[in-house]
Amino acid sequence: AGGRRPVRYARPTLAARAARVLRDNDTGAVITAAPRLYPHMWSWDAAFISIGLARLDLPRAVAELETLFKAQWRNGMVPHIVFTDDDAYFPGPDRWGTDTAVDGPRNVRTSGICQPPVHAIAVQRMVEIARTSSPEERADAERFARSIWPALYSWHRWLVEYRTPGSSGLIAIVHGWESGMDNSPRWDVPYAAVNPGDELPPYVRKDVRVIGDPSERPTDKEYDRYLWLIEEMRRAGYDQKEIVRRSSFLVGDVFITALFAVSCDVLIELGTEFGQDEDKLADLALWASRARDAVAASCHSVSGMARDRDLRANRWLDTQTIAGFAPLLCGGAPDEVQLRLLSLLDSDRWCGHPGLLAPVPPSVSPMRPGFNPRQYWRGPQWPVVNWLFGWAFERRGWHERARKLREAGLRLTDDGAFGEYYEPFSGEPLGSTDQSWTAAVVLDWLC
Ligand code: 2M8
Repeated sequence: AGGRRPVRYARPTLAARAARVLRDNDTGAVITAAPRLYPHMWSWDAAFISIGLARLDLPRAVAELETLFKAQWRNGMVPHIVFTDDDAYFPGPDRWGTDTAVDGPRNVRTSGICQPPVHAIAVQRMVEIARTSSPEERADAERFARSIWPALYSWHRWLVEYRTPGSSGLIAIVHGWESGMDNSPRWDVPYAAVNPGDELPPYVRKDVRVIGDPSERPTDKEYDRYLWLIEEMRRAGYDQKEIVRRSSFLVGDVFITALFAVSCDVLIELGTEFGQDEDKLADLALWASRARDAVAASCHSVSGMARDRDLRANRWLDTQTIAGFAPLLCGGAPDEVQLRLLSLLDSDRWCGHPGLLAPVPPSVSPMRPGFNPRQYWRGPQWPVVNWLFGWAFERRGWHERARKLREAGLRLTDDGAFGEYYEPFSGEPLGSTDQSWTAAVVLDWLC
């Protein structure tokens, strides 16, 4: 399949280019998620960025996560955006209006929702990387892991306390942006019930001005819903209990729940090593096992795929996307379900599709109706999602599978553009280029 893209960088050059992207996106205060499209710090981006940075400059990687956690809300929530002064992104801090939120942070402006809990994973990875470096770096990384641990614990506790409503055991999101997979078809059904009122204050999108082809981004109709949910939260003063009780969108997110389970495991490992409180370790073990059970219980009896749950309409969401493979991240599903998922992942519906430039799982199967190879979370491949599966497979002892995903990820990204996402057949980089988290995961694969 080679030759469809003009440039393929050799690995040392690719690594140098990735390092340059992270350097260039550094404002001095934060490393922005992308140079023009995303001029702020995003929560889960910052976690991946720190992993890449750990190879280049450990103190800078530490500073990045410290900046994010300085913006942690007093109730424990880690906000999805920490704003810089740049006003090129919409919705910015004024639109969010979190300044008066009771639980909000002081001295820093943030959005009022969260993103997937991958931060413990990043901290552990940083420690692993630092251990292959000098004794000083090792000591610094361990000191950092010890000092950030309580904040990670309270972030996880927040997810349990405020975001595990009802009996499904799934962690709930109140906005598609919290999933990180903004316009994934996973959310089409619950979003159909979100009706932006006449009272939606007017707004002008900025993302579509930056991205040359607006069809690579969510639609205006989708944006109205995104903004309406913010309006609801703002009116509720960002009172989480109130939002979970009333907002027009409440969905148990199976992918977040799986990441939460495995992040709790990681936090237990770190906490055991660095002498944290036994009671807290026991909490984490309980949360991990409940989350794992919830993921397993969501699996469809025929396909085996894990499902989100619409908690407003009380029904499973059967749309099949990459998130359906969530049990492979955290384990806990019966062996027979796991085997079914692995063979599905290898099949021509997913990584084995003969048309793919690289066998990286697309966000939606190319065989599903509604698959769109160019639109954001509706079909393109996301290097960062590939990294998560590779990381999880390595951890689960599936070294050959992990190696294959790493190679596939490098094949996808060897054009050196560090696309936000990729057209799966041509390998064209889409969305932003020089996207920080893409550069970061490439660096991690290369080292
Ligand atoms: C995308 O989301 C933001 C909103 O949070 C956007 O479209 O404006 C998503 O891909 C999200 O997962 C990611 O963290 C963010 C920054 O890279 O961009």
